[in-house]
Amino acid sequence: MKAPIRLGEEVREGLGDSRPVVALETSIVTQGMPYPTNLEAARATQEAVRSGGAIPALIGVLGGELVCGLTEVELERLGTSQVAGKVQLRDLPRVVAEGRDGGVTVGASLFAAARCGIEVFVTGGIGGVSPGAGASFDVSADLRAISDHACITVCAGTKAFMDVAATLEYLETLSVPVAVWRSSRFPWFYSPDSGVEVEWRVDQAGDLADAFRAGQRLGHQGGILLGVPIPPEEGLDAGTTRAAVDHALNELNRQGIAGKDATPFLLQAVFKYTDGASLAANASLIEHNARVGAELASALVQPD
Ligand code: PSU
Ligand code: MN
Repeated sequence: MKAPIRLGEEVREGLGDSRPVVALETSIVTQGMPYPTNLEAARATQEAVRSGGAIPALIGVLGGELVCGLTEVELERLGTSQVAGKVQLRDLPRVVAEGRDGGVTVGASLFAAARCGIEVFVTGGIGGVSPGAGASFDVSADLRAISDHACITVCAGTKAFMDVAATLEYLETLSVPVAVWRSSRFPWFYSPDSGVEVEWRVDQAGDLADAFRAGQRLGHQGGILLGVPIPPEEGLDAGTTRAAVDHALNELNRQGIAGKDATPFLLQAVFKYTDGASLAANASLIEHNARVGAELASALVQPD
């Protein structure tokens, strides 16, 4: 039998030497962004992690093997694939057994990262509680995974078409600590401010690292969520985000799209509505998150 998770060489060495490592997802590569922006953004994100002094670990499934630390060739295979699926945590048993390729969501990435001992994970936007979840039960599996795994998730918010306030309520239910980087309001993915207040503002990576360690000393086994607002000059203004999201949600309802296809559909609808401006914002926010993630990973490997 093959080893359950294959580590890329640099990631294996980095973890062995207690160097900072940052995990990255690939559903954004296979479903979230069109080619070739998907590959460009993944490369820029890895570069941002490196320039912050950390090692990037792109996670994906290749021929049924869960890999943590994809090479450039492996990234290209996923980024140009017509068949790579969206692999949520619950899909891992099936895609591994069937020997498939896939891009992993936040939830599946956190599972892999935690098993490899990686303590920081960077994404663009997490899944969330969708508007209408009261009837549809559409609550992303990402939320439970953030709660279950000992890893800090760095994001620019839940995707803008989610119900932000309900998502934060649900994270409270799951006892996930939620911090925001240099602001006291949770970000809105394409725009810096969702208008929803949070209690915990973090100004320095070291403060969040201290809190993560403090929780671990108490026996807290789960993760922490850090929201990093997109720099205002790189994001959409709030009015544009609102209009684009409303349009996308209307289209979703009109076409009756649901389940795991909803998020890729909505991302695409917002992209069309904003003439591609949302994609540029998405690429820039994830790169920005990667810089903060690298700082955090570096702070976590400092002896206290
Ligand atoms: N962030 C992005 N684009 C994406 C995603 C996140 O900027 O495509 C992906 C992530 O992999 C996330 C998934 O885990 O969408 C959430 O899907 P769902 O809402 O179906 O749980
Ligand atoms: Mn969903």
